[in-house]
Amino acid sequence: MKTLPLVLNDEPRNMSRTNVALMMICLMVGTIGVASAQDAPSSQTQNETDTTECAVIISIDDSGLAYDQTDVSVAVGDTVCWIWENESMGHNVAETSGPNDNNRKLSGVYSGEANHTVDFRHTFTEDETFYYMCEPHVSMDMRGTITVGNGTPPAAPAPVEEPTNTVPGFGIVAVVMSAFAALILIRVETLRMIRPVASRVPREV
Ligand SMILES: [Cu+2]
Repeated sequence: MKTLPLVLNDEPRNMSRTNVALMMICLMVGTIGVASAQDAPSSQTQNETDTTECAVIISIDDSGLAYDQTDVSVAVGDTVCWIWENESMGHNVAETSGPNDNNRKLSGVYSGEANHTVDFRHTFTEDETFYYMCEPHVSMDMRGTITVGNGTPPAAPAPVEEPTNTVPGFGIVAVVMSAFAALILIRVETLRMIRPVASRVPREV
């Protein structure tokens, strides 16, 4: 009979401990659940190609040797996406200096080595006419042009050289004035040299 109250007293303690433990487990599971729920959508978007930022998607046409759009216009701030998957041949995007240039522009826009699967994106930030080619197939005229905003502004006319002397004859005036100033200086110096001698003469006399 004496042991019963002890057992009864102990039971609630055990219960409360079990409850605390259960609550802890629930919290932990809940946290993991929330974390995995947050992770799930991002991992899905990583697997699927998210093209919401793409103003234009340029791919490879049915011939497999040309871009499916070769002359595209976009606004300043737009992102152009070059996307293709499992193409029979590898292609790339390499900026050139003009519509007939076969050389990749140094430090220009470049998607990297030609590949069968490419997802290359570039955001254009100013008015320009952007020329590009596919390096392995440029000989087959695999090229494209992107006109951004108003395109490349026409080349500014060669700056007209301004004459160094805006006032005609200013040089001559300057020479005359400096010569005149030199003459005055010489005269002043000469007077300084003469005066002490001249002032001494009357004193000595
Ligand atoms: Cu190509």
